[in-house]
Amino acid sequence: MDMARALDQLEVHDNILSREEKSFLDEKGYLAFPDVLSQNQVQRFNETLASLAKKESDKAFVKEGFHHGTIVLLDLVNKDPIFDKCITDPRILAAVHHVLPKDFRLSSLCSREVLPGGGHQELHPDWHPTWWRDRKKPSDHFSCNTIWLLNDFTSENGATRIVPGSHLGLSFPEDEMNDLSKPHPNEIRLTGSAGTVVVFTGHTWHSGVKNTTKKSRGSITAYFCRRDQPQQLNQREALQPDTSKRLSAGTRFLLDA
Ligand SMILES: O=C(O)CCC(=O)C(=O)O
Repeated sequence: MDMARALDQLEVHDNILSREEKSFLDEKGYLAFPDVLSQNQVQRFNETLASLAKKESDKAFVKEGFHHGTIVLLDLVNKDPIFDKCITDPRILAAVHHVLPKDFRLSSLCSREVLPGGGHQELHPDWHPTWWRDRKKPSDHFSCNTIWLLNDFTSENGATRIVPGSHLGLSFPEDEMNDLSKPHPNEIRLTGSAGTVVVFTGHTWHSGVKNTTKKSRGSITAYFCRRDQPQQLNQREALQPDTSKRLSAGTRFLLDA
């Protein structure tokens, strides 16, 4: 198996995205796909995550640090087949492949439920700063993130903020801002309906924002990286026998497992 065959098996073809979609992604560093999940699927995702959160309640609730005030569930690949959709959807993979045109693999598949009052983060790119030494020009992309909206994202419930075009430079948010938790003058909010997926490059500055409502706000992130870069979770080591049996050869290649 190689990348081209895996993508072919997963029905990811170059012409899936329009020229306009590709240009938007190139210029702004993100692209939204409404209605990737039906409302019925959103509901089933949320029910599955709620039952996993109950099982993992001792370690899933994050009190402090980067993910404070959230419930984070890791390694969803091995938790329920329902989440296969997040790593196999052809349109979303076509967008990831546009950002990472060479070989890429899944870095991690996690959920993040932002509880009332929680979730505010400092503005950041996804790629680890020390690895940026290897990034010589803005068109070098090392990773690509996809966020799956499992509630309507609104300004009130902490819709992700993003700085369009920030991936086109080689600088960091800290080069421009003294306080990374404050708003950036060019940031916009990724508001949208549940079932939308937003793809953004790993170099596009973004962050979670405080949820000021009384209800939690959920999402899943399927994060991909260049195949020569480290994964957040070693998918080969994590792969469970049942998962391996279930997944197609193309999907296993995407996990590098
Ligand atoms: O949940 C969000 O709005 C974004 C989270 C994020 O950027 C992160 O966890 O790195």
